[in-house]
Parts: sequence; structure tokens; C-alpha cells
Amino acid sequence: MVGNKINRVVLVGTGAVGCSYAYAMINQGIAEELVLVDVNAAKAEGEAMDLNHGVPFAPSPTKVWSGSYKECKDADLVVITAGLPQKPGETRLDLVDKNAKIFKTIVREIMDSGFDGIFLIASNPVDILTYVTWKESGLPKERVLGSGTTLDTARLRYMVGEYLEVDTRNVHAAIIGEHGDTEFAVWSQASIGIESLDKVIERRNNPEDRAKLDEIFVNVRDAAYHIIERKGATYYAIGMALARVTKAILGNENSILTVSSLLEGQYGQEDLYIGVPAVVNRGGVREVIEIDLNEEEKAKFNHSAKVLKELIAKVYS
Ligand code: 6V0
Repeated sequence: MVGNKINRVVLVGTGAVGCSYAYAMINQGIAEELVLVDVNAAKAEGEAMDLNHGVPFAPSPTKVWSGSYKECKDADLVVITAGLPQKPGETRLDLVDKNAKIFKTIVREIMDSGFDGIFLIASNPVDILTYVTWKESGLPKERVLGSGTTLDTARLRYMVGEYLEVDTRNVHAAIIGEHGDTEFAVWSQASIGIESLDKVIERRNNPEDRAKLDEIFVNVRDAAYHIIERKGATYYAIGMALARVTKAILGNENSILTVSSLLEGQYGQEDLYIGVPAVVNRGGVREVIEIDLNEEEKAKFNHSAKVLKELIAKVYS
């Protein structure tokens, strides 16, 4: 709760990702109210029942119920995890047409309720669907954001932390760009604690380090494929990433997270949503941070932006 204000979050899509998010939200006591909406109303209802039965074990109470789009009117945040998931072998971009259609309908219904809060999007391809949400809702850009590369950045921090044997929270590194095959690690700006990664590698003097970091990046980029191959879907970590972004928003934290944000000239790009470091607070995205990229990283960013812009053109042709 901020002041006397009750925070209401509406979650649209109570599949694997949505429920992992709801579970993380309740376990961390992030919002007072959590409304579950799904095209499969019985599923949303069952999930609300099950989650409510765990509330006595939570650090603070969350009221959970299954509802309808009408309840978005009083929501501070609407989180969308609805849509079709990636099938084995399917890229996130293959999903674009199917999920863009679903989104246009969902966003219209939400706006018809009188909703005037913030949208956080997770469905894939997330950068495109965040753009679609911004266009269709007519809300200011600050109030529409996507999970972007928050999950990918967490995967990178985890794997680098494991390799260097340091707490993952001391790994300050990020993945930026499209949440997908053209994303990349900004190695040039990475640090471990307060020492640059370059300096750490020099000090360690281990000839294997550079190749190992490259291998870690490939494992991060392809993590979804590796997990989907084994268990059919990925959901726990994205659920926790969405809870982290929600906490930054509702708690007015001014946290720097690699969310999907609208570019208006930053990184030499405009009119697209893409994963970049941004300051997130109660107003949504306070500002996009334009970090220095080396020439190789700039080329990778531009390639990622090009792929996304081609898809946006496809949706809005
Ligand atoms: P799921 O388990 O199939 O759940 C999807 C849910 O959406 C189901 O409960 C459906 O009933 C519901 N749904 C479908 N159409 C509608 C509609 N029109 N209105 C309301 N509800 C609807 O999929 P899962 O939860 O695994 O994945 C959901 C989305 O998250 C997919 O697009 C994934 O690709 C995406 N992910 C995004 C990640 C990220 O980092 N941004 C990570 C993992 C998955």
C-alpha cells in the first residue's frame, strides 16, 4: 500500500506465466488486490481459489478473485500474459500475427472499462505486443511497458555469477535489444561489484574466460528453447521478473530495469519498443537510459531494432 491507496493489479491470462506471477505477487505481498481474468473463466476462478488458500502463509494479505475487464477501471496496473505460447521449434516472432490479433481485442475491452493506469506486457513477441498495446490504448508511452529483457538479464546475471563464483546480485550486466534471437549482452559496460568485468578478467588471468562468457551469452539467448525442449514452457523466472517490475512501479522505486520501452531518438532509433535500461517508478517508465555502446554493440542494437521495425510494419501494414 502506498499511503492509504489500495493497489489493484489486474492479471489477464492465468496460464503458466500468469499464475507464476500471481504466486510470486502473493508470496511477496506486493499488491492488496489481484484480479484474475482469462478467456477460460473457470480456470481463472480455480486459480483464484487455490491462490487464496495460500494467503494465510503470505507476509501480508492479498485479496484475490476472478473477475472481468470491467474491474480494470480501478486498476493501477494491468499485466497481460494472455495469448498463445511458443511451440517447440517456433520462434517468438512466429507468434506475432496470432497474438497481435488477440491483443487488439483485449486492449480495447480494457480501455472500454475506463482504465487509466499502467500496462505491463509479457506475452510474446513482447516488444511488438507492447507496441500494439501502446498504439491501441492511446495511453502515454510512459504508462505502457513490456518485460523486455528483464528475464534475459536475470539469466545472464545468474550464469555469470555461477561462473565467477560471486553473488548474482553483484553481477551488474545486462542483455538489451529484442527479447529474442537478436538480443545481446552489453559486455563493455558490465561490472562485478564495483570493478569492471574487463578488469576482473585481467586480474583472473584465465585464458578461458572470454570464450566462457561468450558461451554463457549463447546459453542465455537460447535458454527458452532449452527449457521448452525439456518441460514445454518457461514460467517461474518470468513470473518473478514481472513481480520485480510490479514492485518497482507500485513502490515508486526508481529502479533501473531492462524493460521494453518506446524509443524516441535514443540509440538513434524511434517508433519502436525494445529492451533498454530504464528508470521505473509509479508513473511507469520515468526515462530511458542511453548507455555507451561500443561499435560492435551499436551494430547489434541496430540489427535488433531493424528486425522489430519490420514486424511492426507487418502488423500495421
Ligand atoms: P499458457 O499457459 O497457454 O497461458 C495463456 C493463457 O492465456 C491461457 O490461460 C489462455 O486461456 C489465456 N488466453 C488466451 N487467449 C485469451 C484472450 N483472448 N483473453 C484472455 N485470456 C486469453 O501460456 P504461458 O502462460 O506459458 O505463456 C503466456 C505468454 O507469455 C506467451 O505469449 C509466452 O510466449 C509468453 N512468455 C513471455 C516471456 C517473457 O520473457 N516475456 C517468458 C515466457 C513466456
